[in-house]
Amino acid sequence: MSRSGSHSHRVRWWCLIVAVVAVWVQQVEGVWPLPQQLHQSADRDCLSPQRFSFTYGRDSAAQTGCSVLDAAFKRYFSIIFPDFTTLSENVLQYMWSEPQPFVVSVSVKTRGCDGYPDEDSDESYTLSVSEGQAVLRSVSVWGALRGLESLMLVINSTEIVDFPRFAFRGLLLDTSRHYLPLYAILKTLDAMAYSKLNVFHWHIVDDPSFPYQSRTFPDLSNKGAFHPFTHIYTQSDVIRVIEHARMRGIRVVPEFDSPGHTQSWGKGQPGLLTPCYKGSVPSGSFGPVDPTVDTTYKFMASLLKEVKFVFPDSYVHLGGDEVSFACWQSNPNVRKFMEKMGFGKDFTKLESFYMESIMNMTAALNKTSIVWQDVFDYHERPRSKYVVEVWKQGCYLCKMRRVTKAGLKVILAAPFYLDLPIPTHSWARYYNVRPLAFRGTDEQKKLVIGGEVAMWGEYVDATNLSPRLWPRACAAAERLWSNEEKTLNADLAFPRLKEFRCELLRRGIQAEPLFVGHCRHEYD
Ligand code: CP6
Repeated sequence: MSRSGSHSHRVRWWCLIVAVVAVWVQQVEGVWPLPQQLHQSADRDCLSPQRFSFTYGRDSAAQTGCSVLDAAFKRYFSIIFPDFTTLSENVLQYMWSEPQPFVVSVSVKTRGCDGYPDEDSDESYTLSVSEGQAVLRSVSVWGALRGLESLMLVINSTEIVDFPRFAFRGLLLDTSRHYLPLYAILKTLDAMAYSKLNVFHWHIVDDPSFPYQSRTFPDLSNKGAFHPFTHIYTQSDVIRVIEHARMRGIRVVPEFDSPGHTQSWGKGQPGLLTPCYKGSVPSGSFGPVDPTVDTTYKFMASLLKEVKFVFPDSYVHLGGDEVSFACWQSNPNVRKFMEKMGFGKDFTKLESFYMESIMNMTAALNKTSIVWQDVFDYHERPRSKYVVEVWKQGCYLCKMRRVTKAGLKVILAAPFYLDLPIPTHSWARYYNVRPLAFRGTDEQKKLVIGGEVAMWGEYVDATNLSPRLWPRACAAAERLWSNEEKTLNADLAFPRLKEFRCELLRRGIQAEPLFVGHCRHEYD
């Protein structure tokens, strides 16, 4: 695939046999996600690697030495010219054509090449492509990355003014149900950047395994990972993921889900989980984290302190979903604690008590907590600010309305479960989601910070991850980036998405077919 893939670029970008190509290529421009404003003319430029260059504009705050953009120029050069290695290799081809120079000038208003993207990052850009040149302007380096991405997809003369509809455009990977090797995560980050998704939500641990190698508590992965050496993420693995993401303008938000979904934690941290009882004796099995003992809170404080140190993003996901109360209920100490606290028989109060404590710890570390909607459901009058992630099926828009009414920020995941396959969950199902289609004030709508596609890992590992993600995640990516009014019709989007899926294949992303058909590059 990679041979034919790279060959196609030669045809597409170089002017070797342009006359022949022009006859049969009725190019459907695969600009995906659709920019806010896009004007194209039929003029088409021909690019040659010898005469193609990226430069920093004279007025640009970022100049050579800007880590993010220097690296991006290299990456995108090899996307345009995938098989260009040495000058001499291609000399023969240039006897056929007289390549004109093509200069991409990039100007960034503010410096900040060494920082991390965050919730306030400005990702807007303008792009003007005409004969012999492209001018890309942005406020931040993150906007420049988005603009370079769009540049890859246009060959005609083009004017683009672009910015994201939502600031939070996430993708969840679950590395607990199945371990995902590092390369699978890095490749996913590449494809996220191609689709302008900008938050990697790393559901790194859960019941089945604890692959995160903690510095403070090494036994968590020693005893809780599927394998203590091979199926773990070391500190240097995590650093690589964060840096790979940073280079692409992607945030990494880790999730340490508790008090439920923590079976694997118990193996390396005795005393953390609640012992379940059968009658008046412990049954030998364990339930959620034990919220009644001080040691739990000391442990969580140390773990969160480490998380703050390791993950630079200002958000941390604390989970809080699907807590089963049966084990808590069976345990006499928990029942005594409930009585002492005046919670009666309402275990949602106990969960709220636990979640509030760890959210306070997180706030004290200067981080924003994200939690699954359960935490809000149990306590609709929140005592502190946190971000709610809506995941339950049913009337998710009703929930968005209630969360925003309570003044909390919200992320929509419920309609974006990608672990469910075609035919029921085809791309159009994700495309047709309307995140703001609930009754509410403008203030409420502003609290919808974005959405997230979720790839839960029960039936997904490195063998099927990529085709299950792509190109369906692109449908959500466009919904979260583009103007909804201009992208209401899935039938109109279909040819563009088909083309973009072919582009993903050319770039080495295993993306499944949307329907009967072929990619042009297969012929080349
Ligand atoms: N794992 C965790 C899961 C799910 C959740 N949390 C989940 C449950 C039901 C569906 C999809 C995902 N697998 N930790 C809920 C947020 Cl349909």
